[in-house]
Order: sequence, then structure tokens, then C-alpha cells
Amino acid sequence: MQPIERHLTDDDLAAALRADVRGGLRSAPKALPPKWFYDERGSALFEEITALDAYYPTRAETALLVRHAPEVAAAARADTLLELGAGSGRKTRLLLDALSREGSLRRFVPVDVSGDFLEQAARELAADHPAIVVAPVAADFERHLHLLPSGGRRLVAMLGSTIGNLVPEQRAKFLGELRAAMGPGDTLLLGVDLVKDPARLVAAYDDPQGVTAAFNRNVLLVLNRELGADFVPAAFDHVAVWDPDAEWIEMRLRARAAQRVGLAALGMAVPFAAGEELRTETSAKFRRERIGPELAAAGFALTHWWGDGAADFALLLAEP
Ligand code: AVJ
Repeated sequence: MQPIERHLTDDDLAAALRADVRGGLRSAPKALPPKWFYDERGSALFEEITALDAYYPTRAETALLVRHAPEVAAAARADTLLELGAGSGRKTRLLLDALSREGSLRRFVPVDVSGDFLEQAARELAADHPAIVVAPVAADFERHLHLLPSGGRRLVAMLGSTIGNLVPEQRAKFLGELRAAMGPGDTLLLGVDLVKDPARLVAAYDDPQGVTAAFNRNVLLVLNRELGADFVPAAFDHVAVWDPDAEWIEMRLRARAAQRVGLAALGMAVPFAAGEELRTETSAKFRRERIGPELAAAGFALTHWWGDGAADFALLLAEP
């Protein structure tokens, strides 16, 4: 495995967290970007979420990859797999195995904001694929796409409906920057969660075991540790709502009573009214009729669409 190429240091991350929290807790309504969920505990809780009965996306996407990874590999004939938001491994392995069998694969580039997470995931994959160069990159896909390794035929994969965490304006910017960073011979693989019965969507983000609630509140513990804040997680209720117009799930934390929260590192004290909500995540759900034109607007052509029988989730390929 090659040493991690860092476009993002721990200092950059700390500065980005401060800026996001300062801005997000001053705005009305209050909001935080979902990327701050994923410290060690948050990543472990997310892994737990993926195993919940109610959380269908991971199972649905894994089944799609089991079925269609060989077709993805045949269409891409990529020598490089570049994975944005490097996942836990199983789905990555399905892609790596299919590309290896296709005979084209030379290099795997996992990209993630968290260096620690990358190190571990990359090491395990490198051990299982000794013939492949594993070249991890610590970067933020909203800022550093132009710095990603170039050359060869690259399959750029963003799985898990991670793209759903971007709101439409962010998505247009991301897809435009990605298009600019890609060239002939490159292929984009996206995993997207689909619009479906709102009851099932809400259930996937409000499980009876309370794992998602713990995941949601975990961001408050991240702020307590990183910014010397004094959030009391139990003073906030976990809320998941479906917005039928925007077609996204919103996760929020609702203050159970009026309170003031101090953030020592920012020299801020933030008032919450009773019932006031802090938005912590938007998770957009897609339709082919919507993502197709979004891709086209960014300069991509949608070439393949693989859905499951239940129309829960889809894998798509697009070319610049
Ligand atoms: C990994 C960001 C796609 O939005 O479904 C799971 C994160 N949040 N449960 C999603 C998540 C609450 C997940 N993404």
C-alpha cells in the first residue's frame, strides 16, 4: 500500500468543523452538515444501521452489486477504481473482484475525509489484492476532485447513496466538478436510493432499536469533544421526516426544553427554544427521470441503469 496522499490535514478538518458549526448554529433554522457524524463511534453506529431490518439500502445495493458487478466491470474496463467515500469493504470487494476478473484492474484509490478510516480499510484490501496498487487519498469530494489521481481508465464509484447527502445545488456543483475532473475512458458508478412509500423511508431513519437516534445524537458528542461544547444529548429527540416536495428525508434533533448550549472553543453560547429543531442530515431519494437530467446538465450521459425488483435502489453508470 502506498502512503496516504493528504489533501486534507487534521488542522484543515478542525477548521472546517469550526466554520460549519459557527455558521450552522447561527442560521435559522439551525443546521449541521452530515459529514460530522462519522467519528469512530459514529462510523460504528452507521455500520450497525446497515444491518438493521428497517435500513434496506445497504442490503439492496449489495444485492445489486452481487448481480451486476461483472457487467459494471465489462462496461468500464477500468484500470483504476477510485471510490469516493470509501465504505466498509464488502461492496468495494465486489467491485474489485469483478474488475480483477475482467483483467483490467491495476490500481485502487479509496478517497475519504478520515485518514484513520482510510488507513485501516486500505490495508485490509491491499492484503487481499497483492497485485493491485492501493493508493489512498485523504480528501473532501466537495473540494478536492481536481486533485485526484489521473491517468488510465478510471471507474469513479460513489456508493451507498452518499450523493443523496448533497442538496440539489451542492449536487449540481459536485457533478460539474466531477465531470471536469473526468475524461474519455472514465466511467461514473453511482448507487442511489429511490423514492418509495414514505412509511418505509421514515422507518429506515427511525428504527425501533434506536440505533439511528444514537447515530444522530452522536454529532452532539463530536461537538462536545472537538469544540468543548456542553450539549446534553438526552435533551434532544431524534426526528426523521419525509419532505414530499423535495423528496428527501430530513434528520433533526429537537430540543426537549429551552436551553443554552456553550461552545467553548468558538466562544459561543447558542440558545434553543423548546421544540426548536437542528437539522443534521438531508438524504435525497431519486427517480430515474430526475437524476438522468441532473447528470446530463453536468455533462454526463447515463448509459446503464440496474434496479431491483422492489425498485428500492439503483446502480447507474454514466460517461463524461
Ligand atoms: C450513508 C449518507 C447515505 O443517508 O441513508 C443512515 C446515512 N443516516 N441513517 C443515508 C444515514 C441515517 C446514509 N448515507
